[in-house]
Amino acid sequence: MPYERRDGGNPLQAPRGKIPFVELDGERLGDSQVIIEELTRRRGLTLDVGLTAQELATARFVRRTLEEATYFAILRQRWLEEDGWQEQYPAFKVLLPAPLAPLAIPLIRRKVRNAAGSQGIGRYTRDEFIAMAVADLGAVETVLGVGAFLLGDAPRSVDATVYALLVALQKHLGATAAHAASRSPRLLAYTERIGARYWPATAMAPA
Ligand SMILES: N[C@@H](CCC(=O)N[C@@H](CS)C(=O)NCC(=O)O)C(=O)O
Repeated sequence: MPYERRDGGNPLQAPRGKIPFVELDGERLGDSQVIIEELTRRRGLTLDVGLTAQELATARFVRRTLEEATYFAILRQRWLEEDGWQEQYPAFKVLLPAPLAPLAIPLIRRKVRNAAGSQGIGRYTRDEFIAMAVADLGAVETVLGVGAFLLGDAPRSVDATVYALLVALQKHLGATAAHAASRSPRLLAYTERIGARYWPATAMAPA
């Protein structure tokens, strides 16, 4: 499908207060999964056509593990751990208007700390939450096996989620065991394969 790539945008303009969101047929839609499902329905996408019920279930479990668990490990590592914050702060600061940054960033960080506590990731020790993220990555690697993509030799919608979360971990977020696990030869080859296929001319592929 033809598309235009935009910056993540302002969560305050998003229909659910979170990015990503898209404008489709003049309507703003939020939540990556809802976006994929609506694009599939409205544009007749065939990405997941032909998958068995078993494969669809596997895809769902993988996606939700990454989105509802691993995501929060990344969130904590980026925003709340000192080594991750050293890298996150300069990268995030430039997204905000300069006079706003010193005021907004501590507030956003406090919001993230509260969210991490409510979700639960904030209540583990650093070693515990990193070990959980490493185990999540091990499970993804096991499902991937020797396949080119998660469910075999063709990319499916679940690969979009796996790619996104893996790339976030593969980029530097501090030298954690989760960072190292995300850069196993097999997982690096996987994200490089997807990056080369979908974004050959951009910097979207992991460093
Ligand atoms: N599961 C959602 C997650 C969306 C999400 O958590 N977005 C974050 C940025 S990565 C956000 O916009 N947070 C702003 C906030 O919580 O106020 C999806 O895949 O769309």
